Amino acid sequence: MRRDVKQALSYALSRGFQVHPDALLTLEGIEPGALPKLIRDLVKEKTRQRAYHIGPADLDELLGVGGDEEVDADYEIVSDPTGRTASGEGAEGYAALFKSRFEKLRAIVADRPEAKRMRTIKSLVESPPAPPRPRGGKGVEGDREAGGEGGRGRGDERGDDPYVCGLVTSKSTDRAAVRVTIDDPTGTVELVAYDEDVRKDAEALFHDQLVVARVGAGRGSALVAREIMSPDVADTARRRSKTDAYAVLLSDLHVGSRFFLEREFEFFARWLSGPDPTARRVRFVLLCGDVVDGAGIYPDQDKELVHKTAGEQMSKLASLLSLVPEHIKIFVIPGNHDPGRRALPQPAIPEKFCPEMWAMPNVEMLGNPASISLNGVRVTMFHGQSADDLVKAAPGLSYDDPGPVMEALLRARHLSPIYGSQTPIAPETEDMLVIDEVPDILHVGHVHRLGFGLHRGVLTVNSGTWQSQTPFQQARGIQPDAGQAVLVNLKTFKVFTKDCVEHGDASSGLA
Ligand code: D5M
Ligand code: FE
Ligand code: ZN
Repeated sequence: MRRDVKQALSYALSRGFQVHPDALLTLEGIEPGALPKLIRDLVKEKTRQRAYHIGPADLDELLGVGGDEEVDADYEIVSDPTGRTASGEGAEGYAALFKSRFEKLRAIVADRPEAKRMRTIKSLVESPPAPPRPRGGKGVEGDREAGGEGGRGRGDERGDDPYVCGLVTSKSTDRAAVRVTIDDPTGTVELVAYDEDVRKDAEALFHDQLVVARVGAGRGSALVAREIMSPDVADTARRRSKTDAYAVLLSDLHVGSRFFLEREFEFFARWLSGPDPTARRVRFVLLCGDVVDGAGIYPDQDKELVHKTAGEQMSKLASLLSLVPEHIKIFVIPGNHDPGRRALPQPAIPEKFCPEMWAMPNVEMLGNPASISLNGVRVTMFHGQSADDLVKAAPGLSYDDPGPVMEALLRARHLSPIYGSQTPIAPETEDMLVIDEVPDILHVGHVHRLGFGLHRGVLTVNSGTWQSQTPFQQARGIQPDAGQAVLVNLKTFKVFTKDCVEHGDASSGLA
């Protein structure tokens, strides 16, 4: 307990008062400097009333808590898979999913300058670009020969090479080259990258992502990749809230787990209704999946649960969230531990598992992924299951550092590009995991590590966890960032963390 809180408590006790434990938590949320006067005034007033008991309501009244009226709280659900899932069957279903993926991503790159010279794979294979005229009898292969004509300067090296786009179906690397096979609805083609920079870009591609390539003629029938591009996001100005509203970004609570940091979470929920100036400007709380630990998710999970069923866990979550003041809107999406469908996209956690949550007036139950607009700021929430596949596929990515993983998703313009690895993906007729609309904030969880980034103006946040290290994580060397709330100012996009471990200090991490 904070020293000044302890002193305030002894002051009240020494004057014959009883202090409710919930009131103590509120006291811990108060600015240290304000506490002595507050407790003296309260003791004086209640002594006058001859009511020798201090409960949370007394403090609320005294602190005049509630939202700061000047802060907007407008929101809109922009996209949500709930009620929109329509899975196909077997091979046909997947063909439809990939067709949708290709069409959506091609539409994204269609307004780029390269699109004017975009060819289908079929047309490229049937009439490949002419090989450059050899100079001085030398070979014609590779990027160094790009252009071929002596008169073409460096600044003009793109010449009139055609472009092609397709989904990556395979990739192989040898000493001389990286070979990437792509397909579109018209056919399949192998592109060979020799140039060092192009090879690097080719190596960074994920299976099943869309790639745009500038191609040239190679030896024989091979086509050389002269440039390899991911769809990526355009670097444009992002939307901002007009008023200083805050969104709280949380993930991976794992309520029901023995390792759930209940005290810390409760402290934070109460802090939200306290007098802290930042707390009073919070309008939104976002829970990015794995809100409960679930049951039967991994072998012998039972031994690590304090609440044994998903239903009990959800009830516990509802009671904790009821501590959050009602003027704060709470958005909840599922993760891989939550009840409901496991395959992406996941509809909202079904009402039958959590009638209390669905009944709360300030809670919106959404699917995974979901996009919302908060005072005009677009936020895409995604639990982040695909991190498991990405860290395996790319040597440069790791569980420890979620920033680059989120950046890779934005570059691919897809939340779960790799198909058939660890992340289950349903054969939807529409690929709802394509990032069609670029968000202002991408909020992800799952890896239980805090991570922040800014990629072409998009703020990326992995909001960590509220579960301390589990035996599984210990065995894998995963050191979680637990009990730290992420707060984003939606006007300035400044990010703060509020460390709630050991109930923290009310001002820690907050400017
Ligand atoms: O994931 C908790 C953490 O454990 C997160 O860092 C991902 C990691 N994780 C989850 N499943 C696996 C498997 N199968 N292999 C390796 N690492 C894994 P959570 O979703 O909360 O269980
Ligand atoms: Fe988790
Ligand atoms: Zn998870």
